This record gives sequence, structure tokens and C-alpha cells, in this order.
Amino acid sequence: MSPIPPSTVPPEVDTTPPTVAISTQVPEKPGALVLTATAADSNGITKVEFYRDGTLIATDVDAPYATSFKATQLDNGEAVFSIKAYDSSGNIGQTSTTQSINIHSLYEGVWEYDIAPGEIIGFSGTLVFDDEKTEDGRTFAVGRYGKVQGKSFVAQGLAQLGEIRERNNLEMNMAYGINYQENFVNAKNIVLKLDTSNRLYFAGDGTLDEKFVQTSNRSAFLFFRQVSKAVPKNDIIEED
Ligand SMILES: [Ca+2]
Repeated sequence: MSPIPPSTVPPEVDTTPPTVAISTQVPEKPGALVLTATAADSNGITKVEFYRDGTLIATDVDAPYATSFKATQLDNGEAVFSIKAYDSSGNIGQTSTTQSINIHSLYEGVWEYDIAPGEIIGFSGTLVFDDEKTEDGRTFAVGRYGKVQGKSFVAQGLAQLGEIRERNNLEMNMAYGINYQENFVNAKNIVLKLDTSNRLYFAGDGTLDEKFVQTSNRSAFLFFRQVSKAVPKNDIIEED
């Protein structure tokens, strides 16, 4: 039996799509939602595309194939994640998975605030917490605030609200502009309560420290009341 000369072998046409699998890591708190794909093909993988609800969100050409994005409460609900893996002949292997996203963060939602005396940071306004961070083992709700004086919008900035670890010990920062590391208000000795509708609020005497005007440890009255546990999707600051 003589072997067929190689020159007479017709080129092999690859019609076999890559074999694929998708896996997800969905966070419970605001953070990275990770999509990972495995793809294999005898002729090699040229790229893997990642889709969310049919929309392309990332392309990866190098194994391991993965992408991630920061997921927050605004992503809550069902999402379909899918991948398409391409071999060098253009065959596509694809698969998808449906994920339930249910993310919550510390004190998330909309709050009203009142702080007196007004010459520091006073007046009233709206706070929205939609994220959290952990520093040195302590967790802070992170968001924004808007300050309203009468009908006029007078300031906005970043806000942090510390985790209640014991009664009468709340840490709160409200920052002018974007530099809350330098210009912050720190409040303590706050009482944690529930109102008649079982909504969380903080009320009591505390101290305010504002580095911006080099004034520190002035006594103040502070009041924070949660008006909604939902994080609004649009403009988070409402004038009243
Ligand atoms: Ca193939």
C-alpha cells in the first residue's frame, strides 16, 4: 500500500465550531462582576466576545478569556451573559447563562439630612448612598449629597456614612467638591433609631470638624433619615 502523496490531499475544511463554556462571579456588594470563558478548537481560537443582553461588552483575544465590570444596585435584576468564540475558520461556538443580580450596600438609598449650625455645613438636603468601601476593616457607605438653602441649590459633594458598630458612635463625612480627604465634616455621638415606618434615622448631638475653614469640634445637631431604600437611576440630587 503506497501512501497518497501529500500534494493530492484536499485541504481540510474546518466546519467544527469551538467548544465553549461560560462562568460568572456575581458580587453581593458593589464590585466586580467577572465573566470567564473557556474555549477550545483544534485550529485555535482567534477571539472571544462577551455580550450582555445581546450587546457586545468586551472582546478578548488571549486566554484566559475574561472580562469584568463594576456592578451596582442599578444592575439588579436578571441579565443574560453570553459568549461567542471564533476559530481561525470563522466558526463560532456560543453559549449563554442567565444571572440574577442582587447587590446591596451599606445604607443604600435616599436620605434627608439636617445639620445645624448652618454656618458650617448646615441647612438641609438630600443624600444618596449607592456604594461602599472598606478601610482598615471599617465599612463606609459612599455617595453624594446636595445642599439646599431655601429653594436654592448651594453645594454638593461626596458623602460617607460609617457603619454603626455601637450605639452613639457614628462616623460621617460630607465633603465639599471632590476632595473629601481634606475638607470633611466628621460627626459622632449620634443615636440610631427607627421611625414609626421602620425607616432608619440618625439623630442627636455631635461635633463637626471642617478643615476647610480651620474650625474644629463645634457642637452641632445632626439628623439623617432614610426616605427610600432604592437608588435612583437618574439625577440623584433633588432640590426641594
Ligand atoms: Ca474549528
